[in-house]
Amino acid sequence: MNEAEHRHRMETAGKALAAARAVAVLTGAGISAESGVPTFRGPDGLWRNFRPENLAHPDAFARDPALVWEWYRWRRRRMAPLSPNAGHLALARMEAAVPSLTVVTQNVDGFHARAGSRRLLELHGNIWRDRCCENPDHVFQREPADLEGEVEQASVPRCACGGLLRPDVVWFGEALDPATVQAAVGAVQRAEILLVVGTSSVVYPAAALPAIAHAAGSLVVEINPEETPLSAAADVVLRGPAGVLLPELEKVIGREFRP
Ligand code: BJW
Repeated sequence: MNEAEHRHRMETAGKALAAARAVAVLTGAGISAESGVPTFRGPDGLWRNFRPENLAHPDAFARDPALVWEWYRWRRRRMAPLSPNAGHLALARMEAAVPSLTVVTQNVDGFHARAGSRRLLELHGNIWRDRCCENPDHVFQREPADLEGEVEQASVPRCACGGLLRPDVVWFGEALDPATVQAAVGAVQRAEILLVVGTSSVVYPAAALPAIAHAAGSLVVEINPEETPLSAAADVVLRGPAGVLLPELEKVIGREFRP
């Protein structure tokens, strides 16, 4: 894509954003890549070294909870020193620039909340929470500072009630929280524009949200350096890293007149 075409696409997306009353943003691992969090399916992605069914699956936890915990503890340690990047921060600021902006994320890293996004739906949970397998309402927030603590050291941590603890994330074959999914569907149906940022668009039900938005009349804009299964169906495709393109879009919105 040449520079003029990129400019034209930026203006199209920016003008639509500036005029919209309701905006939704669906994010995936790519938005956190520039923070240093590995994606799942990229060249250096987590799935290059691990088979998902061996780790992000309830059967894997039933078979070998210590192995699954080792993997999540390793990821927590990797994430602990990292911070939200320019892409997360631009989205959080955009919340003030449009009447209603909802971020729907597949990410479990908590970076959108840390960046300041307040209307936020975490479809796949949060890696910094533990949940009891016996009593799912027994939920515990963990912090980077807890990484050296007793619970974190245990090969398989236990709840005070005696049940096994697990990371409060959604594994393959598990249902997402129905209320969160319903809220995400509502948000993309209400949105005049849906930004789809940094996702390979292969994991359902999240990957169905752009088609739902389209059917409801939303303009679908993809932001991704690579082609995905969504690219051909998107109304506007912006090729490049989210940490560069989202701040660029924010500038275009700032230039536009908002009635
Ligand atoms: C950049 C960038 C930069 C790089 N800037 N971009 C329909 C059809 C087929 C299958 C199914 C279906 N419905 C359900 C299924 C099964 C399954 C599924 O979708 N399988 C497919 C893989 C085929 N779905 C499920 O099992 C879901 N559950 C379910 O449907 O339950 C039904 C049910 C109902 C009732 C009772 C019981 C069950 C659950 C899915 C859970 C996904 N979980 C994971 C792990 C979370 C926990 C953890 O982190 O450990 O979620 S898997 C993993 O994939 C993670 C991610 O959130 C998710 C999506 O990945 P994402 O974000 O797209 O990352 P990548 O790496 O794939 O892509 C990164 C992108 O960024 C790339 O495009 C890069 O180019 C780009 N990028 N740098 C912008 N700087």
